[in-house]
Amino acid sequence: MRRIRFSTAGESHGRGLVTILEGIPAGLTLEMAKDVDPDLKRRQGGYGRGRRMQIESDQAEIISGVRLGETIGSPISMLIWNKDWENWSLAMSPDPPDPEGNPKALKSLYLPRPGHADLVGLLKYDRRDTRDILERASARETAARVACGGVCRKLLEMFGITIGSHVTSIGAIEANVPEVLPDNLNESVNVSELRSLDPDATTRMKKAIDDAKENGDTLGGVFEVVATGIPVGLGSYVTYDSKLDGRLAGAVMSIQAIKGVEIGAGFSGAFKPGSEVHDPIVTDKMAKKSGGIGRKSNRAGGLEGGVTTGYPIVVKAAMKPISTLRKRLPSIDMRDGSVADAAVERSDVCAVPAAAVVGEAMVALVLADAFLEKFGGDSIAEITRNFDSYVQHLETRGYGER
Ligand code: EPS
Repeated sequence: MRRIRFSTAGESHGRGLVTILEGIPAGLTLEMAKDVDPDLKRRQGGYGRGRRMQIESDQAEIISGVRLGETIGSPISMLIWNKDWENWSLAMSPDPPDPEGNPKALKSLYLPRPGHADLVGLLKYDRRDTRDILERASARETAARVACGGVCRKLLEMFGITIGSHVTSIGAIEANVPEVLPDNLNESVNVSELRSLDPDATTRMKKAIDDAKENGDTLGGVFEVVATGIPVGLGSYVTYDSKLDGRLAGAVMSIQAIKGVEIGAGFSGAFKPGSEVHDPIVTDKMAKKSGGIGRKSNRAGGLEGGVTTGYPIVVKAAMKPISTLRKRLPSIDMRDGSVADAAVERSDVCAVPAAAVVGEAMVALVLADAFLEKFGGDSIAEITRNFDSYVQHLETRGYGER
């Protein structure tokens, strides 16, 4: 990222999660309870989550960068406390363990789970206790990402950009997705236990999750993030790392358990001839943010040459099933190399709806970065001037030879 930077720290059962978000201009009105906490709540939801989500009620506490309800241009730091910490204060203590204490209280694990970072982490960081790895590799970290994404969402909303998500499949059950998505996607799917637009599929998805749970198994799925109201011209084709499609794909792929990302027609486009994939250019008076020139379709998913077209950005991601299985997979005991089944810990059966909310956050972070790259400025007022002037120029530049 160029204009926006963020970092997170915190273990799943540690004291809490902490995050620093840099690059947000001054003058953005921000109220955590209204602008960020609802996203944190959405991330906690979804049918198939484990008991942990009943313990937590995630809220982001501002430590710096916001004064009297407005950003002041300095780094925004936030804290999300882990309520569950109380049950883990010995196992996760920063202090050396009490030599007289009960070793069980340290909750050490030596049976790496296939699919989790357990084994590779142990070998890479030369640790012995899998807890040293799994605590940070856990998707609990995504709460901090969602807090940062919430701030970026607020910035983008000031310029008419909205970001929503929905789940298109859970395991083998696919939702029927309407050709035209509802105007306010999140309003339509926030009420669904699986962020799905298809109530019939939702019933079958819930049953599939119940069955997986019964069998000690887990389920993955696919979600789609859609960003609307974006002007033409964010990102660039001139260098590999300015291409917005690459930046979005990398950001979404970095979410825990994501194994595939596609933009627009994505993989399905590779099976068709060009005439059925590319979006014919037409004049379109309504396409104000692209100067009245638009497309008949949006198979490109809002990006051509790594640059936004002015049409909705559509990013899909495939999440693998969660790797903590009660139906334990073969592994080895890292204390002596003997054959053993993988460890089991409290976990989720399915977390695809939560991952969709994290997907929104990552898309918001990347789009805010690209937006600020184009429109610069240190204050909301300055960025507004730059943005308005660009859109006005697009409207009036007209046609003609050079
Ligand atoms: C998560 C918190 C975790 C898990 C899940 C996501 O809490 P706990 O480990 O205490 O049950 O529910 O993490 C994983 C799936 C994982 O593999 O680590 C959260 O806050 O989203």
